[in-house]
Amino acid sequence: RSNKAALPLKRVYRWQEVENHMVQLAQTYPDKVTLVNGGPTYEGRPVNYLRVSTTNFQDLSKPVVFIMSLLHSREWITQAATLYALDQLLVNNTESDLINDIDWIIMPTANPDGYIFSHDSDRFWRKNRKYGRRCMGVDLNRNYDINWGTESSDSPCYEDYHGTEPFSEPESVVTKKILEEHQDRIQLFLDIHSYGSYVLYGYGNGELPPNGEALSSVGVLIGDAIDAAKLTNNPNYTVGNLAQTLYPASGGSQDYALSVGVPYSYCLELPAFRGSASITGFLVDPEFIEQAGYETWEGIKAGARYALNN
Ligand code: ING
Ligand code: ZN
Repeated sequence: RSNKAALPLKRVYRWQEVENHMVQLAQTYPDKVTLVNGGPTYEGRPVNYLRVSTTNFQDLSKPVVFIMSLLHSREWITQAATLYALDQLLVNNTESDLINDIDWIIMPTANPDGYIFSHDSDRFWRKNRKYGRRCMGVDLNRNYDINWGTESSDSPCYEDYHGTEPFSEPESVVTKKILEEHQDRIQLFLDIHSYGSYVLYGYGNGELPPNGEALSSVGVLIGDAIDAAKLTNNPNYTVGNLAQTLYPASGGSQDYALSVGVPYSYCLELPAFRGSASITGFLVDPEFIEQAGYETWEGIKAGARYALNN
């Protein structure tokens, strides 16, 4: 097998390019990869993801690791993490325990409408593209049915607008369905955002779940593994409860995953690779894309191995 299936992380890829890449991976590794259409977005595009498994998702004794990126469309660097993970699992295949003993769900573009809009019209677009008379878009990471509406905005004009009701948005429903379909098997859930260098866990209102201490220690494991691989100039990761560490927020994917029984559920905030104290932290320096993928993969591996052995 050649390395042709790899996507060099020299730039950010457009939605259609990532879709084509996923199709190619499914064709190149038919015994390991299934392309799944999780459902249509508000504007009608498919939210596609890959199932990676050496046993076609049939061995129910294996743990599942679910990784997603670009739920917030402007957080372009997060694409590097999911594409790099696919590359390592399939093309380079260096970690045989991780591909043989774990089933993976990898969703590179969780918010396709927003992502395309962030390329074509507004680089700093965060929400989906739900129509509103005055203002467009729902913050998908406030739309999950967990403490919905308690720490988020009622106004469609705000960046953290939670929508008209829990799961009003098709894009958040796509991940809800995946979390519920595999809730007994998903050991590790990572929703990758940027920026700030954080490993965050629930609940977003500051309340700790019963396994709070384990969540913290596995979070530290993930953060330490990234720190050991990170660029020296970038800050260390901070690990903690979302509300206690960053700000209170309700209706997030990571809290929803916890609530359906996923033990290790995190929001990873990748570093700002350029600038840091302003919106420009979302801009991507092409030189750092591969590094972002590489160092985040170290964290993913640490978390996945923990999930496998515990
Ligand atoms: N940060 C997250 C946000 O949605 C977060 C923080 C994580 C909120 C988990 C709620 C749940 O605001 C970014 N950068 O989007
Ligand atoms: Zn985000």
